[in-house]
Amino acid sequence: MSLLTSPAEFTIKRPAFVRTSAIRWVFSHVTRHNWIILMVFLGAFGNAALAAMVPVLVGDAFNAMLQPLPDVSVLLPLALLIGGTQVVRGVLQLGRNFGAELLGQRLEAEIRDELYISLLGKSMTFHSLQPVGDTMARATNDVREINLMFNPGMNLVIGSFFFLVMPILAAPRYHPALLITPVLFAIAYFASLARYLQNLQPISDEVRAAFGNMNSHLSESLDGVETVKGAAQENAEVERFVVNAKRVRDAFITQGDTEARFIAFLLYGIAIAGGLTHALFLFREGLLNTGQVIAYFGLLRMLDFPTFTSTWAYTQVSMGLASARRILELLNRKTDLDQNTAGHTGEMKGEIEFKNINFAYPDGSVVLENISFKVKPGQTVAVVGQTGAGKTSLVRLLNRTYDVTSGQVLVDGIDVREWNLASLRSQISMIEQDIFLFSRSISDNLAFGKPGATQDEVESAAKAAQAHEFIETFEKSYQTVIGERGVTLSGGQRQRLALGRAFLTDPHILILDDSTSAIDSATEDLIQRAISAAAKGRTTFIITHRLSQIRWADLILVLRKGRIAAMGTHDELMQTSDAYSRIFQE
Ligand code: DCP
Ligand code: MG
Repeated sequence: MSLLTSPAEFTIKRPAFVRTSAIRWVFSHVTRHNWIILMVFLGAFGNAALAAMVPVLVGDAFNAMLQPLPDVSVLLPLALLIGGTQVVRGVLQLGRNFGAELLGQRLEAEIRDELYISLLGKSMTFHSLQPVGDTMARATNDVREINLMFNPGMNLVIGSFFFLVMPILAAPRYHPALLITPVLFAIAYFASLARYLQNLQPISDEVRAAFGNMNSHLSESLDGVETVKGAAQENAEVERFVVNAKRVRDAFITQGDTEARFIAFLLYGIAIAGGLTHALFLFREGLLNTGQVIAYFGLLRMLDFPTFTSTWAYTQVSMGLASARRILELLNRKTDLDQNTAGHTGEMKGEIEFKNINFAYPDGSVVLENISFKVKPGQTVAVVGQTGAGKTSLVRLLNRTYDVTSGQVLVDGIDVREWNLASLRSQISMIEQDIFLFSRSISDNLAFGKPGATQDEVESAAKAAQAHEFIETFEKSYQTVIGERGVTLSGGQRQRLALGRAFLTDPHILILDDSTSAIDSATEDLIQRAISAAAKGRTTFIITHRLSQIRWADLILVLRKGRIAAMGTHDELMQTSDAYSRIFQE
C-alpha cells in the first residue's frame, strides 16, 4: 500500500515562512518577489520625480516670459518637455500600479495555499474548537484584505511617500530656507500618522473580529437551517444575526470616525498657506523671482497626494495587518497532533490492545475511564452501550482522531503515537456515525481514500457494499454528482457508499460506527451481508444496537458511562451480565 499516493493532510509539505509576527510573516512572503518590489519603487520614484518636473518647468516658462524682452521661442521646447515627461510618467505609474497589483494577487494566492495546507494538517481537537464560519471568514475575506493591503494600500503609501519627498529635494534649488515648510509638514504628517495608526489598530482588529463572528453565526444557521425551520426559530435567528451585523456596522462606523479625525487635511492647508507666505516674504526681500515662487507653490501642491490618500491608504494597510494577525493566529495555533513522520510504518497485522486508558475531550469531563482489552488480528469486536456511553470516543482513539489522556492504545504492540500517522491512518478505515459525502460524483466519493482507483475497482467495491444496484438506478449512475452534504441520498444509501469507500481502501482495521441504525430490515439484510464480507480478514469494530450483528462478534464490549461494564462473547454475556441483557430488552 503506497502512502505517498494519498493526498492526506499529513503528507502535504509545509512551506517555510517566518511566523513570529504578522509584519515579519507578510514580509517573508513579500521578499520572494524582489523584482516586483523594485518595479514598484522605481515606478513610484520616477512618477513623483516627473510630476515635480511640471511646476519646475512652468516656473522656468514664467521667468522666460517675464523678461523685459520675452523670448517666445523657449515656450515650445518647454511645452514639449512637459508633455514628454508626463508620457514617461504615465508609463512609470503603470509599472507601479501593475507591480502592486501583481504582488497583491500573488500574495493572496500564496497565503491562501499556506492557510489551506495548514488547516488540513490540524488535528480534530483544533477543528472541533474552531467555528467553521470564522475559519471561512479568515480564509476568504482576511486573505483578500492582504491583497488590498498591497493594492491600493501599499501602492499609494509608497507612491505618496515620494510625493512628500520631492518638494524637499527640489525646494533648495530656489532657496535653502524654503525647506522649512515641506520638512515641517513631513514631520507633522508622520507624527500624526503614527498616532492615527495606533488608534486605528484596535478598531481594525475589532472590524475583522466582528466580521468573523457574524460569518460563523451565518454559516452555522445555514448549516442547521433544517433545525431552525423545524423549530420555527427563523425570527430568533434573524434577531441574533441582526445583533451581529450591528456589531460589524458599529465597528466600521468607529473606523470612519477615527479616519475623519485624522488631521492631514488641516496640515495640508497650513502648509500651503504658510509656504506661500514664506515664499512671498522671500520674494519681497528679492531672494526669489516670480517664476520661482510659482514653481515652489506648484511643488507644495504635490503634498495633496499624500494628504488625500493618507486616510484610506493607511486604513487599508492597517486592515491588512489586522487580517494578517488573524490568519497568522490560525496558522500558529497548536495542532496538538504529532504527525510523527519518523514513526513506525510497517504493514499492519491488526492486533489491538487498550491498556488502562483514560480519555477526556479537550474542554470536557472524563469520557472514558480505565479501559483495557485485547483484540487478536482478524477478530470482530462489537461495542454496545447507551447513547453517550463513549462508544464513538473509544474508536476515535484508534486512528488518533484524538489522543488518550493517559494509558496506551497499541496496534501490533506499538503505541499508536509511535506510528507514523499517515501509515496508521491509511491502514485504518472508519465509517463515521455521520457519513460525510462531498459534492462530487458518486465515483469520486467512493474512491475518496484511493484517488487512482479504476472504474472496475470502484464498481466491484460498490457491489461488495451492496450499493451497485441503487447507483445504477440513477440516470448518470456512477457520475451522478451528490448534492451539498449528500442530501440527495438516503441514510441507508450513504452508509453503503461509505462501506464501498472502506472496501476500496482495503484497510487492516475497519471501524463501523452505528452503521445500520436507520434502516429497514430488507436493507439491513443487504448491509449485513456487506459487513460480513468487509469484516473478513481484518480486525473490525462494529458499534451498533442490533443483536443480529452483535451476536457473531468475537468480543463484545459493553460500555456504561465511559467504563467497561462487561465483556465477552454473546453467550457468556447473556448469562453473566445484566447490563448486557438489559440492552436487548429496551
Ligand atoms: N463528547 C464531548 N465532545 C465531543 C464528543 C462527545 O464532550 N466532541 C461527550 C458527549 C458524551 C461523551 O463524550 O457525554 C461520549 O460521547 P460519544 O460520542 O463517544 O458517545 P456514543 O458514541 O456512545 O453515543 P451515541 O450512541 O449517541 O453515538
Ligand atoms: Mg456514537
